[in-house]
Amino acid sequence: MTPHTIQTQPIDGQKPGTSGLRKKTRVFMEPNFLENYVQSIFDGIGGVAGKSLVLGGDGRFFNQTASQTILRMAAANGAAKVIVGTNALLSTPAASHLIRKRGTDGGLILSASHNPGGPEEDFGLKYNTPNGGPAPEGVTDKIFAVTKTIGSYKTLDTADVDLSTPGSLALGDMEIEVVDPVSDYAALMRELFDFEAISALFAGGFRMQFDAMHAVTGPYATAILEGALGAAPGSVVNGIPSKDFGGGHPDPNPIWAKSLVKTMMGPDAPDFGAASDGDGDRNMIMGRGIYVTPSDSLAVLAAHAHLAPGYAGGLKGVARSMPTSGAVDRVAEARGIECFETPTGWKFFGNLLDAGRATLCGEESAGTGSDHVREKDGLWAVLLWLNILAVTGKSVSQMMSDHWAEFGRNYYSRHDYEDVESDKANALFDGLRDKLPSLPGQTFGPLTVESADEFAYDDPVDGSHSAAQGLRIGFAGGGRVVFRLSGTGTVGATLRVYLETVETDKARMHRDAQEALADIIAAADEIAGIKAHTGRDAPNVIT
Ligand code: G16
Repeated sequence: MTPHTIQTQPIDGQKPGTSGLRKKTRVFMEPNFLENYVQSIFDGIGGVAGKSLVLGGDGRFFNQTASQTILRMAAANGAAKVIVGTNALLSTPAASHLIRKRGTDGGLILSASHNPGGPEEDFGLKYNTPNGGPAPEGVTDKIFAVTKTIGSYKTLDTADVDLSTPGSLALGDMEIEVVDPVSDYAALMRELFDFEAISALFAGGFRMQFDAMHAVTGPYATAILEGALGAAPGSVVNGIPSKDFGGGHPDPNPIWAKSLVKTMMGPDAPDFGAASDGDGDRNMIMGRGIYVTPSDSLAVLAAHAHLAPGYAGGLKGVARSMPTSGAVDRVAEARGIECFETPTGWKFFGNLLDAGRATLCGEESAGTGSDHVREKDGLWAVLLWLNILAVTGKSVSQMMSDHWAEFGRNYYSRHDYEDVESDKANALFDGLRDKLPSLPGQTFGPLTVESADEFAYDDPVDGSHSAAQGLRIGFAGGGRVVFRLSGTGTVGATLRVYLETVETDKARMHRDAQEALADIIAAADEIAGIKAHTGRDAPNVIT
């Protein structure tokens, strides 16, 4: 089987965003688009000759076809081995684990995460480095540079390989090992958590609903929650992965996981509710009658992680993305451990985890994880919650009330303005950036601006500098608003407005978040002119 070299030309728009390259599926299906990007990854990491890789994805439309293309190209480029999940399925955290466990030279993950799937929806591809984590900017910059000069790619002229059953195959000189996507990951979860305590919880009548949102976590959740831990059959809903996620957005938030919210807020709600996203790295946590914000979830997990066997020695430190609320900061302060504030994107946690500076990380965008892999991990977060509830015997609402009483409450909300024309979003952003120096001291309603800057990050481990990571405005008393443009969308621009205020008065800790944030919301609009710039009266999504 002789590799073919196919001539090509650079294609515009192949700059990786917050998490790899995400585009409309139709764009990925255009001639040479996928091939150019895959060859650019291979060249950008110094070639794949003699190397081993992991390959898998969330099962969305085009996942199977793209996997076959990538396998042919890896073989033609001289790769020694590719480990691939059955039918090219692997959740993102499971892929991260396989890369680490098998010591490969990284992996390719096919996913557009929480974005919808299908021929008219979104597709994505990202490269993860040998530590199992998303490639940092230094690597994605090299990949992007190749996309701008590429002149050819290599492939084989072969039929598709059968990925439907575990086993070993050959493609040219390359070995393909097809593995069950769930078993290694499930074994890792068993090492980290007290499965006996969680099983006893379920045996005692504890009920949960896990909404897999027709996405990749279904088989993992069914095997672990219902299979290994004895949750009642039917606890996992929407558990069969579908190419278009049942026509929905596989995004675990109160808007897109509406039916779970309805169940958890209903009269006969189970004790615990959770959901995860397209590729299984995000999570949403609920209790009977209560939604837990991702920022609060991170803080609760940080305060109690030592109750799970995998974290019994305590945490080395914690990290959160800048727009994530400061709830975890106060836990870190109380426990006397370091707390890091990074730009948005899981890739920024990699160095801290590798260096042993942080054990737990989290983001407001429904991501929580630890040093067990180098991705955020939805089911892991659910199991850590279950472990903590099993040991403490508390309900989710009791856990939250006690947490707020001890540490104070950060009321938090994110308002998204989706699909804004890029020109308008940029004008809002540029105008606000120019205004920043003049804001401190100004008042907006009852609020006085105390600080205003554009966030930049100097990585404490390798010293790399990342500029322009969001505009943040702090108010006297601890309130804050942050403005960012999304780096994961595929059309127009999405303006994200992150709103936060701190409450330490116990009598005022059980209010509606939008009501508690009303002054900050009004100030955000007045300062940035959101309505004036976007022409929108209200955000599309409030989480
Ligand atoms: C990705 C990254 C996350 C990040 C999120 C933010 O999530 O992996 O670390 O917080 O994007 O997205 P945006 O730039 O749109 O605000 P995922 O789950 O889409 O891979």
